[in-house]
Amino acid sequence: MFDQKTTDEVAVIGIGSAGTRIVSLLSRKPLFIDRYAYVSCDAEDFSPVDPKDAIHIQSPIDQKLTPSLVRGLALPYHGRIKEAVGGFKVVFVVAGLGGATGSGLAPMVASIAQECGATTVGVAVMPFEFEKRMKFYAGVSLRRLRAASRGVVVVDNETLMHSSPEESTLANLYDSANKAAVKALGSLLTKSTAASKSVGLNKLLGAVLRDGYSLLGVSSNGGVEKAEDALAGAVVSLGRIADAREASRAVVSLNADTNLSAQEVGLAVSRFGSLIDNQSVDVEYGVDCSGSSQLQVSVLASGFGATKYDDYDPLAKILRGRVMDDDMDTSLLWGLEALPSCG
Ligand SMILES: Nc1nc2c(ncn2[C@@H]2O[C@H](COP(=O)(O)OP(=O)(O)OP(=O)(O)O)[C@@H](O)[C@H]2O)c(=O)[nH]1
Ligand SMILES: [Mg+2]
Repeated sequence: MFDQKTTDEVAVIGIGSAGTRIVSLLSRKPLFIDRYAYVSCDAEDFSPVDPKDAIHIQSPIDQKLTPSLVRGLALPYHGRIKEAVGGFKVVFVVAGLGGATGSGLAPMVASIAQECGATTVGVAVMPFEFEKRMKFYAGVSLRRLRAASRGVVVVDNETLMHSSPEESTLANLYDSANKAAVKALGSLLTKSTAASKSVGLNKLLGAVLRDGYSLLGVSSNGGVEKAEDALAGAVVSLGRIADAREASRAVVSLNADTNLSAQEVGLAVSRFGSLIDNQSVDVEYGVDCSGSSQLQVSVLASGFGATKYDDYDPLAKILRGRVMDDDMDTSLLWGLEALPSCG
């Protein structure tokens, strides 16, 4: 098992616009993270972060970016990415999938981190339902991120939106999704304090480093006396992505203020097995009392083979486990005519 050391142990890397935004918000919380870093093609993504933690991949302004083009553009930056992830025992790679940068680079950064010897966990934020055109890239990238990491936590933007108690206009959609994501991920990565019982890195990795995917279900259903209702909401959100009964392990994490009673926590945690109709599920829990009077329950459940994302990548469905030789594909800006002739 992993020993509980606190220095140079855990790094979190945010990739692309969503990844950078979410990780920069996480970096403001008291978590057991030793290093934050950011990689993106868009300089604007770095406005909330310390420039020394940012790796800006230069990209042409006159070309539409695709995941493979971004991978090609990132080739000269492999050394800097290695410096950012080198020496850490655990690296979390966080990205929204479906755009060019996060989809292209998250699997690549994950495999660089693995090469550097880290236990790598991908955290993939999946597109909203209305982002139909993003689904294909998101599905392909999720499969590659799974192959390049020891575990992958999937967070669905649709789930984050449902968990938000506020009426979401388009303008505040990302803000409220990020608030929910940061509460959920933050309560899994938080340090123990007098008022909070943290999940801890060992239990978190115990749930995440398994076959298949780990899904993060989230719900805010009212005040601190509504833990069981909120847990039921989080289970419903899992059910939208996969068959919740398949969960073999789960971490239930409650984020509220100090009025959250031990009785409410106990009730919610003990009900989890019956809520997913699988009493053999192994449940751990954590309580984070640094939040507000609005209780948010997050469930990280793992062991899922099939998810709704399998349909995002029809090619993988057709291949049914057989692999195409496409892992290293990268596009370059110049054409073949730039290469020296063989004759
Ligand atoms: N939760 C959340 N999702 C976001 C945010 N920004 C973008 N997304 C979602 O994340 C996915 C990828 O989008 P981006 O992060 O903007 O894409 P990118 O990786 O920067 O890639 P390009 O900008 O296309 O190069 C999409 O589903 C977006 O809806 C955000 O701040 N929060
Ligand atoms: Mg972007």
